[in-house]
Amino acid sequence: MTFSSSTEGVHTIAEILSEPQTWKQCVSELLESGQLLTLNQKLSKNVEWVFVGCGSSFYLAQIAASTWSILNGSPARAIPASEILLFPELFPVPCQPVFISRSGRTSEIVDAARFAEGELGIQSLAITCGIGTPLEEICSHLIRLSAADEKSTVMTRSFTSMLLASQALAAERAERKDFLAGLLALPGQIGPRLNDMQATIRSLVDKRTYADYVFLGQGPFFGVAQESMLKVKEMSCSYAQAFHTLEFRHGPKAIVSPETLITFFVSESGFAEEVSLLEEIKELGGTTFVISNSMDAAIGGSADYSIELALRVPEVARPAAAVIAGQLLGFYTGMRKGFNPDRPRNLSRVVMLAGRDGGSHRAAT
Ligand code: F1P
Repeated sequence: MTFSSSTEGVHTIAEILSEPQTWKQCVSELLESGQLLTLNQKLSKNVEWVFVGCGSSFYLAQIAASTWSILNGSPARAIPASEILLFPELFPVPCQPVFISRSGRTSEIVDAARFAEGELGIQSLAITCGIGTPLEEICSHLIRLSAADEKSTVMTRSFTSMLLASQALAAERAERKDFLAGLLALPGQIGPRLNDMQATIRSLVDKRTYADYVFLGQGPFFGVAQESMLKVKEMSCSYAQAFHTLEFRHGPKAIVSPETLITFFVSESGFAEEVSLLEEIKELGGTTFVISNSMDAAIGGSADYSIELALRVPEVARPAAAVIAGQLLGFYTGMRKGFNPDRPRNLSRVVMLAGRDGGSHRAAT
């Protein structure tokens, strides 16, 4: 595969490969600062937690909400900020809002936070990488991960680092010391595997591109599938979709052909059911790519490409590592198609809308 020029995508690939060390810094700072303990005491109990975001930050919110419910056995949901603005009845009151935004400037998230804090008087938490932003001013509580901020337009290490921060807070509330230990161990376990992941994905992309990229995941891995879909769209302008794995049988599998690359983020909880769908899709002629924590003969027999994560952390702590495969697939497919992943077509780093938060209909670079 020849890249159009050496400067293209340099920020994005550097930020993807910097994820393990960035996670190490962010998670250890959160734990050592005592911030999680303080927030856990201050933030609401016995109400639903509502994670809010836009774009990648919304898909992050989906994984954060699954994590919260699985670790705490209490209700949580993810909702795009735009839904709160356009259909405020969909915002449950009372609740504990968590506003997630890399920039802290996205108009929809700033206005949604202003609605929660200002009009409803609900103290909310902001998780962001920005410094001195409108979101920080509005929200009563803050987790800021400035070390995870990035130059590239698409979110990669900011996505995974803010995700780990939300999961660390869920584990603190659930008193899951094992889970917190897992989050601290993750960088050291995934770091040594990045080269193999890159090699597998470059060989996949080297062979060919596809007319359609489908991503499948269940539970917290559904958000991983969604974000991977977005990375392939943003960086390679390819047609991509995401579904809950077993939902793929209920109609969408009609699109399966050798032109379709179907990527499975296989969970431990649904291993047998998800692998039986993999076998079915392979028989239908789809090209299959499997990311799983462990492999078996069934996967071996039905996966055209595969990555074994082999992480020794709780299942729900693995999404940050799994999504790197989606980031790399988007990056290398974009490079192969002659795009510059650092400057995705039609996209800006922050979306600011006319008449909202002083924004005119312009895109902030
Ligand atoms: C999120 C976001 C990104 C998208 C693009 C525009 O912004 O939608 O997910 O890739 O960069 O912004 P933020 O609210 O998290 O800053």
